[in-house]
Amino acid sequence: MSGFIDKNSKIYVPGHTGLVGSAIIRELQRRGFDNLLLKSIDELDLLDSKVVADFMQREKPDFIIQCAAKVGGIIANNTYPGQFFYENMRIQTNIIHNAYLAGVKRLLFLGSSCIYPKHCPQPMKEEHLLTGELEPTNRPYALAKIGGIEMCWSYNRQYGTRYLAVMPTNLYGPGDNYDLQNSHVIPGLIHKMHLAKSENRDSVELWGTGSPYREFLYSDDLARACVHLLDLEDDMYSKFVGHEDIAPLINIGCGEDQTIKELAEIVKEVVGFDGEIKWDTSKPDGTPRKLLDVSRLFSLGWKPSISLKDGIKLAYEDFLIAK
Ligand code: GFB
Repeated sequence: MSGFIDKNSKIYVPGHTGLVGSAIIRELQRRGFDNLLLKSIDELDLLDSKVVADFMQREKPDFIIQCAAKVGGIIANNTYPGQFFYENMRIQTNIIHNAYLAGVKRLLFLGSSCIYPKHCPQPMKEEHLLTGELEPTNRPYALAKIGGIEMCWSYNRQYGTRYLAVMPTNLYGPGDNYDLQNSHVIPGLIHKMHLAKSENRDSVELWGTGSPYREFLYSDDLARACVHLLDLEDDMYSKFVGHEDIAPLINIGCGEDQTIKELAEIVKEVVGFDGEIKWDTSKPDGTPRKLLDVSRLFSLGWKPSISLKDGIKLAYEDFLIAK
């Protein structure tokens, strides 16, 4: 399939070792983009503006998919708010500003569905940005990501750059963080249920009430969506980039959600744990629902391909190898 990006273009993927970045690398390679610029944190400290500036001037990438971020689940966000704000603001500012100075043709900035208000109408449309109060458990992270969107938009307006911010729903997949405290809900539940099964326990304790709704996307599906968007022909890409009055923003999700209780039943079945699920209501629920409106994305010819149950089976296989 031919698109906008030349096969020899140099594509830089900050954060290429993480859940999202590694999936994006797999997808780029699958589509024949082999001129990839990859630097580990030891080789390139993205918090250091001078290091990033020198690197970008030396390498002059054609395209960037910005995946580097400090991320974590509800408790991690709540426990390290300063780090979540500082590291995300700093990394994205260094990358977006130096991409502009280096003349990068297109940049995708990855955010998160938590940028939308806590009590946003459902499903949440791109136009709902900045229309209400944020969920307190992840406000620092959300505000940093909103800063990134505003930066892309402002640079497009002032300097004529072509940066697009994409907002994925909750993600999971190979290479996830399975830490019991700091992970997101799917890797956390896989780990907890696996331990409970291995230790022949008759119950497992999960957080909150189980009543919030969440939408999930497998990381390989997200990666396909990102490369699809970056590679759009100019007339399509311009529909979302280059407007004074419309933020360059596209939601990425599957368009369906379920309660955390329903999710827990799926994980329980996949892992093969047959005990009871108990709910620790002293732990936060977070936002009650955050289902993305994905009509913009779907109008561009993209659809997810991995069901939640199949994705969780793949994630459990990954956990068993990684543990
Ligand atoms: O994935 P999660 O940590 O983050 O939690 P958010 C989702 C829901 O699962 C919450 C419940 O209602 C949790 O209370 N939950 C139940 C658990 N058991 C567990 C468990 O063992 N581990 C975890 N982690 N949750 C994050 C934001 O919000 O979503 C980030 O904090 C980011 O900023 C990310 O936006 C996508 O969906 O609530």
